[in-house]
Amino acid sequence: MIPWKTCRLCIITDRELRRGRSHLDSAVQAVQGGASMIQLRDKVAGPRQLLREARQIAQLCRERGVCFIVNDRLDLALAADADGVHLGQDDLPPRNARALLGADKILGVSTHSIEQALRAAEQGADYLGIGPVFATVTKATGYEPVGCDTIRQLRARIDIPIVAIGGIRLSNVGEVIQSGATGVAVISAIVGADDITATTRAFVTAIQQVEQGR
Ligand code: TZP
Ligand code: MG
Repeated sequence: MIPWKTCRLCIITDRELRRGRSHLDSAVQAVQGGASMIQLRDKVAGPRQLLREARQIAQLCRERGVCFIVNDRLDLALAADADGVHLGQDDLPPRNARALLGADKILGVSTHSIEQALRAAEQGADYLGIGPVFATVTKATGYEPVGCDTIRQLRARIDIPIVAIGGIRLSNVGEVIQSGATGVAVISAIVGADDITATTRAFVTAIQQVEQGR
């Protein structure tokens, strides 16, 4: 079983930022650098194209003991036999998703406040995305940055893994983990980097340094 409950670093693939690299290329390089979770996120590609890519990334992750999650598309997560799916506030509600996924697949839910997070947990989320923690230009979330204090408050109220997202960079990842996040999900700072592997490694090291200091 992939140790997703201690997921420290999730890399989310991105169409616009990938600079000529395929989703699989980004995933290979991130896994090489020590990512513990890969999430395939593409709002443009058609389902057949995405399924092909999802199957390739699923195989890579299986071989390397890394957790693989598909964003938005529960159907593709199941068809590619991914480890789970990640849904937002406008996607299928967690209860319905859980009924389709079964008990063994992982259900992640994006939340933007303590209230949303508690509701998602109640409705069957296995882990919570919380954010944007800081300002981000990668996604127009429609939400103000929640800051590290929200992570701290949520950690005090809930036991399941918390994955912080939004504007997370090498310069602030330590503070985010220190606030009680189980891990972080990163797009631009890693997928948009010249060297995805080296940048992923640098994040892993920064996170380990905080853990060792705990
Ligand atoms: N959900 C909340 S913020 C965000 C998503 C998908 C974008 C995060 O991207 P980045 O580039 O790591 O700020
Ligand atoms: Mg979504």
